[in-house]
Amino acid sequence: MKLWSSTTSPYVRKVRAAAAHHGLDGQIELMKVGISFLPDAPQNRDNPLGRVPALQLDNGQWLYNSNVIAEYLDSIGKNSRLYPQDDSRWAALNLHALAEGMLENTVAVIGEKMLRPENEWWTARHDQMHDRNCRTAAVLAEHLQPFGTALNIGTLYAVCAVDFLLFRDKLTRASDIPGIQALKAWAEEMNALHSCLAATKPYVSQ
Ligand SMILES: N[C@@H](CCC(=O)N[C@@H](CS)C(=O)NCC(=O)O)C(=O)O
Repeated sequence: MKLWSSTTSPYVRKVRAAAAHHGLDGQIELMKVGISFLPDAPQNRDNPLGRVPALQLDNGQWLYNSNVIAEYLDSIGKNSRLYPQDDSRWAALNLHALAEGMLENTVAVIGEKMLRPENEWWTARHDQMHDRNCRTAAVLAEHLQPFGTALNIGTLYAVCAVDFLLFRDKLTRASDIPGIQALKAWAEEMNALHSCLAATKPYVSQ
């Protein structure tokens, strides 16, 4: 399999962590993208949506979205399921939705801040997204409470979201989010307990 990926994307991290959880990472060739937002970014030739991640299966078929890819890898993996098949499924997916929403609120702002001159920034929209993330962080903390440090797709993605917000702190103002220190401590505990998370932390590649 081949994966369009970047070392910073939280969406890619979710997929790579799911692959590592199932010991599938050795079967995936990483094709690294520098800045995925650029108009001529290389993933464009295989993904009409122009985004990472995108996974090519061994039969040539492309899967285009981190949610589809992570669930696909979970379906072929032999380790414990990340997508619960019992009653806890909806709580895990709901936590996943909160983490995803925070990332959606954030990633568009980061793209604009990285690529547009500051005098063209839509700052009122940035403040709106920050306020939403502040509200959501409190709800995320409540929703992850019942799971403790257990690994499922919801807790895995929440770690990706918290770590990414802090990793891009200068662009996200994550350290101004009330309750972020408790979320950071929880994410650190998760990274220490689960090697698939420890192995996929974000970094800027040279
Ligand atoms: N919902 C998509 C989001 C993927 C996404 O937005 N990835 C970012 C990188 S973090 C990207 O490739 N952005 C390129 C762009 O928006 O131009 C998923 O879950 O895969």
